[in-house]
Amino acid sequence: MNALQLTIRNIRATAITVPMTYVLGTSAQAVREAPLLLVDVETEEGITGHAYQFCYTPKAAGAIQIFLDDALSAIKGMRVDPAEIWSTLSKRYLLIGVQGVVRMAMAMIDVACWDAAAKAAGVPLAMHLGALPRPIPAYNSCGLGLMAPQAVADEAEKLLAGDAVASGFRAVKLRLGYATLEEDLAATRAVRNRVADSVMIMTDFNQALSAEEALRRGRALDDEGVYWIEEPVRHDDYVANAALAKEIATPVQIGENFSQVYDMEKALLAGACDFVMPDLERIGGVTGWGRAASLAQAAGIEMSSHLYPEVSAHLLAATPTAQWLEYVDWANAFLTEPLRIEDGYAVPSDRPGNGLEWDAALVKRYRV
Ligand code: SMN
Ligand code: MG
Repeated sequence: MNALQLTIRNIRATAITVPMTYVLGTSAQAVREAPLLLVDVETEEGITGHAYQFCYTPKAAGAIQIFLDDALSAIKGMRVDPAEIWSTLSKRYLLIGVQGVVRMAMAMIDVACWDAAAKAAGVPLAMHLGALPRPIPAYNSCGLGLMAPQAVADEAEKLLAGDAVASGFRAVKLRLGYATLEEDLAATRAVRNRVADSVMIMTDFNQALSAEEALRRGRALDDEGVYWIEEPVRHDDYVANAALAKEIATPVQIGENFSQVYDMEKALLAGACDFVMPDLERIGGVTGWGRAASLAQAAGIEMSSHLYPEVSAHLLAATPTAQWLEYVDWANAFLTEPLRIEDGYAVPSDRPGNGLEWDAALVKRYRV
């Protein structure tokens, strides 16, 4: 197969809703099932690229599908050239804006195109990006939502142990942003006292706090041995984030809401964070991730992933300042080969492409 010959033929999308093993109880909302959209980009040459998108809300799947169809009308017959396709679609959607469901559709096409290209080249995605697939340290980001302290500690123990495909974790992420600082501290201490001292505890406020309250809670958390404080305030308030990053000893982590590399550049220029964790979709697919990884390298800032652990494992292998992979198990419900976490490290698939293959029977079961 000549990877230079691949031509876009069709895009197929399938909406599914899968049950979540652990409730994702953020300060904003409790999520109990994951609405997902599976995308197949078919080529004239018979190679199909895959991507999936977490839709946040079930209705988004239909809206994304509309833009996948619209995008297809613009790129059908084009060569599988992800950067060129991104720029073609960026122009097409300049007026509506490369945001929300438009960007979701574009990112899925990009991820699937990179998958097809790596398959055509006969190498794993990481290798196609210039790096050998290698184990990436992973934290278990399932569960640990807002609950009673003892329940949080019980769940942390279970998450560290893991399951048949993902085990040996040495780090977990605790959702914070309870009504009071005292409750945040109670949850944090319950976990800290229950798990080994060497276990890293990431914390995530999901933008719950005002600047003032974030400073108060951040200073209090400085004494609790947590690894990072994520999205304490509104994600795009870089002034407030910068003030916190300066005042709080614990590293401030943001990035899941960076829309393309441009937001990340603004955040870094503002000194808004100590670490970054772009999201595969919001940063602009594999193409956008590569641009962000270069920016992080030049700025000397460590970069972790947000969701999509299967593809992110490949991307982090090729990221100069790679830090942590965020592990969630949602895709295990429909993949033929779920991502393996061995001894706390994500093992990128060594098959050609990004490693995503749908299990047809499971997709049928969860189809919307
Ligand atoms: C998160 C937010 C929304 C969906 C999933 C996960 C969370 C995280 O902020 O960082 O894991
Ligand atoms: Mg987060």
